[in-house]
Amino acid sequence: MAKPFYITTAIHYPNGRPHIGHAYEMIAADAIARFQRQAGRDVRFQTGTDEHGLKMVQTARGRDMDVRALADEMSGYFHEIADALDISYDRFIRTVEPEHYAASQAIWKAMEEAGDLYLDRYEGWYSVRDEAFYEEKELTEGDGGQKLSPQGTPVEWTSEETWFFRLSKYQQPLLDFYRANPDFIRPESRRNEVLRFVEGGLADLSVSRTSFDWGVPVPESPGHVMYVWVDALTNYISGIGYPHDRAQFEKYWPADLHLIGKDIVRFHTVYWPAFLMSAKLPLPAQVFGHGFVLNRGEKMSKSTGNIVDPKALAERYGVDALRYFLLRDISFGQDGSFSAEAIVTRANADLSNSFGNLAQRTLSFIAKNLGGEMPDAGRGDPADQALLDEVRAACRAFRAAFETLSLSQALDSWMAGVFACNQYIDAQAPWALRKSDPDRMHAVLGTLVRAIRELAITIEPVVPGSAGKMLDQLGVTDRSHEAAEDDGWYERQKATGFKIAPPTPIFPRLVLEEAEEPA
Ligand code: ME8
Repeated sequence: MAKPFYITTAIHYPNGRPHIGHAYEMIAADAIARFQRQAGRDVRFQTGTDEHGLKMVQTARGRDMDVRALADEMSGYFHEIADALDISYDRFIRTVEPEHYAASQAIWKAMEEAGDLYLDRYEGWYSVRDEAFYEEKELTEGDGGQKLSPQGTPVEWTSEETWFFRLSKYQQPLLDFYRANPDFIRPESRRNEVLRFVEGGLADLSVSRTSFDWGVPVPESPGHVMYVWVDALTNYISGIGYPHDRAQFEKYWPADLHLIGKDIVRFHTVYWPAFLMSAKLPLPAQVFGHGFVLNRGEKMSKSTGNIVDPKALAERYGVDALRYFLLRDISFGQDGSFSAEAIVTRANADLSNSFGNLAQRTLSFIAKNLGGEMPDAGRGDPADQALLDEVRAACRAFRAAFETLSLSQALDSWMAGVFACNQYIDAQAPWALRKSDPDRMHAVLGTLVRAIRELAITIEPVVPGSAGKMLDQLGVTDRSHEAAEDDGWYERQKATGFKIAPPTPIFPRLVLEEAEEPA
């Protein structure tokens, strides 16, 4: 068995409903998880909700609700959207689970035993929106003279007795770790930001709160709950059984990839590794900070009212069209924009008109003219092998790029294979050969079936529902990377007498409605 592969998304704050940014992160992580499963890895994929903290308390208060009731309701929407988007998570964690409390208290005790926790008075700035402490020097001034965090959110002065974590002690160990593991923080631009931040010196971190009680209680310290980021980060180990299920924990930890957004890189690449070093646990292999999804180039926010419900998008355009669009049109690691016309244009060009049409034309022709029987070897031509070579190269390029998380580039390579097929089908014109040269027609159609199968397996992680249907139409059961390059499949499948049924179109052509057109 190949090495296990443990991948996580951030766990999302359920103080509101899921938005397209959450959907984007889950989709990207899901495509990577599916890709690694195809590679034969024993994948563990975790997502979930981060339910403690002052932001939740304040939101509940604003809605005149019990905070737990708010968490239950909102977490449900995240669970629902994960299912609606075909997210193949193995574990959906909620930080209100008792096992998560136990794990958070266990890592706390380990940090305490290391001598890294002490009680003192915290006085400083806190942003509820970011659930983050900031130093005076990091703040900027808003238009009305109010102080703002580097993320542009309001900060308030807080002063209370809290536990502190000796973050300062880990400055040098962290810098040494970054140097020894150049791929720990990706992409490069985020790595540089973190290096600069840590080189600038680290202050000890306030890690408990006494002014509210919605959190994991600090062991043997009545009145203190853990700072929400301490328990939030711990989800990555509590979800795989830390500390009670040693076998499972040791199988999957350290994580291969924490996939998160660019705004929370500091928590994952400074605080989290420091907590783990303190608790004497191994560090994750990589943290990837993806970019933000913008609505027509604009940041989405409650005040501008331009937040888009990902479920509505999936219902309108199709889950796979949405998944494909997000991974193809946004260069992974950078910000990117979406709009109705961009989704429609991309989905039609690549999926409907190119790949879908290719499969539809080929399979319906076989169903209609050969009674669904798989074409014979017929009379081959060098053009056939040339096409298969081109498709093989395109699928390999896809895999090489996907492996390094160049997701958009991977899809571009895959499309080169689809284009090659469309050129081939136009040049060979099998429908014209039906009467004039049936032997040649068989060879052309058989070549296309092989090519379509390889392309469909390759794209499966990105558009699992549609590629799955296409592979069902061809009776393909093994969808691994190894199977993709299995050149003996065609003859074996033909020998079973498998018949291709008249296919139903898989990627419907989308039409932009008037209301969706740019103003
Ligand atoms: O930060 N585009 O939760 P969260 C892309 N609970 N990604 C976006 C985005 C956008 N417009 N907006 C947010 C939290 N994200 C913490 C995480 S992990 C131990 C705790 C991303 O609900 C964001 O960067 O605010 C983060 O990775 C994720 O969505 C959840 O954000």
